[in-house]
Amino acid sequence: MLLTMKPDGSPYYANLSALNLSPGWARPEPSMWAAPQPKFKPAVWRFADARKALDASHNMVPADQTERRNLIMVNPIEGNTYATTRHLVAAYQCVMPGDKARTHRHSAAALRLVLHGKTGVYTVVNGTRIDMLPGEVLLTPAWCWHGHANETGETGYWIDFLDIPFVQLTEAMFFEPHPQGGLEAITGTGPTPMRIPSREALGPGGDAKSVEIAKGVMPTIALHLIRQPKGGRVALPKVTANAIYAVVSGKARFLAEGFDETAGVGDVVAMPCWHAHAIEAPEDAVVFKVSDDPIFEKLGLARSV
Ligand code: GTQ
Ligand code: FE2
Repeated sequence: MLLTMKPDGSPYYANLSALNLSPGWARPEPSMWAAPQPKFKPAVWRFADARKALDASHNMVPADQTERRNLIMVNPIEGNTYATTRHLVAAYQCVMPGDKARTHRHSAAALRLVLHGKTGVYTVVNGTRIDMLPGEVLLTPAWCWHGHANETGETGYWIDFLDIPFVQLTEAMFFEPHPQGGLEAITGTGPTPMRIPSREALGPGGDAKSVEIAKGVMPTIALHLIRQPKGGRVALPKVTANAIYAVVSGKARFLAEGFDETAGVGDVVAMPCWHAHAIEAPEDAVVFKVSDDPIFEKLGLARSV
């Protein structure tokens, strides 16, 4: 009798299934393939859309949950409800005048790119008040206390980037609200390595360059600022790491197979692994790149073509 190659409900396969065993010769899908077959897709989100929706959230977020006034950029693939790329999530967040986002800490690492705000919109990282000014990158490495406040009359907006999907995958998720509740006491306002103004990091001039910032500070996330003068173009090969881009100033056009989107300030582009892509500058542009490359480097999985 010919051996059936598919689990077909026969007593043989039903017995295996009851034992939580799956026949390696008749898998529903392969477990290995020749080269990455990313499930995530290139995608774009527009700050203007998110800003309108955040502004309209005024009465929707409970007063004691203003640390959740954010809109998560969910990669539009089947079954995904959270991640922007495989290991990282990006979200637009705002603090409205008078909002106080409760201090907390987590085993996931976080950072922010400030889009709109002025002195008086601030985040408190381990007791240090850091005012949020546009173009600044603010770091909240894993397990640092952080909370936000807005003492100005205008809403402050930024983009959060976190490695929550990766930490979920590892199941090493921990979260703790501050023991005193509310916003932690401010104990310092001085300069801090947690605050990186993009303009200063890039230095003067308008030449094309890419600088890595906060190198080695967060074990899972690498940050780059990419400056391109008008007419510039940078080509990026297929790599195993996944990238999320946000436009800091000017405009940038992102091109990949089947993908062509021009992004303005605050717009975000997800570029999953193994997608060759290019970034063009239709005008002088600064682009912020957030990638999970350190995960691949550390684990010996970094590859490119
Ligand atoms: O601002 O602390 O988008 O803890 C997701 C989780 C932001 C934050 C997010 C967070 C935060
Ligand atoms: Fe947080």
